Amino acid sequence: MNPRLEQFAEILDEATSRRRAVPRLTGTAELDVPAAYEVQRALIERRLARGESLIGVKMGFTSRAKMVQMGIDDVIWGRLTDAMLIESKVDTAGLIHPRIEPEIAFLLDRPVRTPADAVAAVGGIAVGYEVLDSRYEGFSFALEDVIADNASAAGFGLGPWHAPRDVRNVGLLLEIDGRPVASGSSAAILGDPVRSLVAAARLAAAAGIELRPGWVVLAGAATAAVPLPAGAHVRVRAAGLGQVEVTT
Ligand code: OOG
Repeated sequence: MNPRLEQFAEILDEATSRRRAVPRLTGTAELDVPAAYEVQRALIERRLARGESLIGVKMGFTSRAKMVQMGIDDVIWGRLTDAMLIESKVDTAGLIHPRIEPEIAFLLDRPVRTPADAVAAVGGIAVGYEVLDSRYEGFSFALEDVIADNASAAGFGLGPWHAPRDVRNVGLLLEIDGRPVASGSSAAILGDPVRSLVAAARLAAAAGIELRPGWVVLAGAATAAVPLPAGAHVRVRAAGLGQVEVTT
């Protein structure tokens, strides 16, 4: 791979481990979308080389609220590794400027090789959350920057799995220390989170990646993301899907 792109992956990897934000890559370099995905791939390769394994993918900018919040209007995807899965506690001291957002998650129980496989491959649906932590100064970036930075992925957590069901209009509520801080409907996710899953399958197929049984697909937020403070108790609830909690 182009050594310059490899170098960008190293910069982002070190920003993560040193918890130091870096200037956006597009401030000084020419980076197009395919090259940005090459950087993302190299960034993930570095994690895999350290023993992490892939357990899914995440979609980004699938809702107006997020597009408006971040000033970006293209659907993107990133990769999830086992080290990103949060059980019940996340240490914000290990992150740069974390944010949290509610999510709808799909569990695949069959391989997805083409978008046509996506819907039948769903074995479970859950409420979840994603912890975002842009590696860029000011949490500010262009499309190519955020793609390179694995779509700001830092961690995610999942509530209990439920049998596949219609999730076109599920109410989502994010509470911090008992106070509601964001709410929305899953309809905000491309009109139906299943469309996000199909988009994930399309992007994965275009990248030559098979979505595997056991993998999780995060459909993207229905609300804007909110800052995740230290010492907080967060609860995400989804109508009919229960809840998931995390402390910081
Ligand atoms: C990028 C990730 C966006 C979503 O759900 O739209 C995302 C960011 O906002 O930092 O995950």
